[in-house]
Amino acid sequence: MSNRRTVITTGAALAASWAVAPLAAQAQTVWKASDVHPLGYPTVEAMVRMGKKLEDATKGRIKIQMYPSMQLGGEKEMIEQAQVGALQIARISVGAMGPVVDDLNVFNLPFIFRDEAHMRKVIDGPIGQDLLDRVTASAQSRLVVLGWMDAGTRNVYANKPVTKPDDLKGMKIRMMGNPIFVETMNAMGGNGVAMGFNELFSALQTGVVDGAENNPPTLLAQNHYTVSKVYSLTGHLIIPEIFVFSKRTWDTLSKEDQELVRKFSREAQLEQRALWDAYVADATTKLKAAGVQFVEADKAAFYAATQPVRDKYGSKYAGLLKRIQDTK
Ligand code: GTR
Repeated sequence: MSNRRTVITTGAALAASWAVAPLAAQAQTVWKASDVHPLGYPTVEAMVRMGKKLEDATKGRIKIQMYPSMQLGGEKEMIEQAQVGALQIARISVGAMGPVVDDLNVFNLPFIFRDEAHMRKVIDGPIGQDLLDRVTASAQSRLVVLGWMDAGTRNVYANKPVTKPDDLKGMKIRMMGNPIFVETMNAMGGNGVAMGFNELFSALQTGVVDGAENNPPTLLAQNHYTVSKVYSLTGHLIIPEIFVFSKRTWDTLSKEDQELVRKFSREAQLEQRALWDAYVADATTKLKAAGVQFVEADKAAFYAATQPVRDKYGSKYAGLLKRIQDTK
């Protein structure tokens, strides 16, 4: 490794390296980035690529160190660490961000998007920009949002088909820690259990829960398919994700560096989408090859069953909901 890539950790090392190289060559900033998914997963890959671009553009002055696979904890922990500046970049589901910035909960309602294309139109347009600005402006978030990422459609998985609300009777289904999701699963006919993502694999394995719900890439990448063999296409949630920067660190950056991060973030958002589409196709093939059964479900029945959740939580976002529905 060359000098400019050396991360200086101790005073002694600092003094020693100053003696052999000019000061400007020494100052390297390493930003910590975190994701619950493993290396190679579309969200992680997009951030790794962004890190390479930043390193090149700043001639090694700024580097991103990726901590994948929940190495820094679940999403709740990642948000807290980003807020205090203990990590700089976090990729988080809007599901986990809803409790932090309530406006985002509009995307956490069941069947709020007609399909994934509709969701993309919304996040790519003025509503998406509006929501990102609101999160950044919120004093409570202490985060600067860099962009959106795709996370497809969530479907129920368990060891038996779930084609209609009745099939979920008596089943404990893990949901993300947000009351909207627990109520959604209860309305769908099951028993929603709020649980951190980091506890889910063993909960599935030991039967603490009977199933969960997520997109095909997660079912594959988190190895849940080794335990849950039937994937029922309930399509109840389409939840986008965001990647954020610690406001605490952001405020210490030069305008030029902020601009650079913004520019590469826009590119990362586009790259992630292409990576996502390819990974969904690949994950679907691999899951089927591994014996996972894909089952069509009665979406209309689940839509009707979840109407009380949209009624209860949707009224305060009435204006926003209308704009979402009007997005064609
Ligand atoms: C995944 C998402 C993760 C996490 C997870 C969960 O789809 O990419 O960020 O939110 O779902 O269910 O907790």
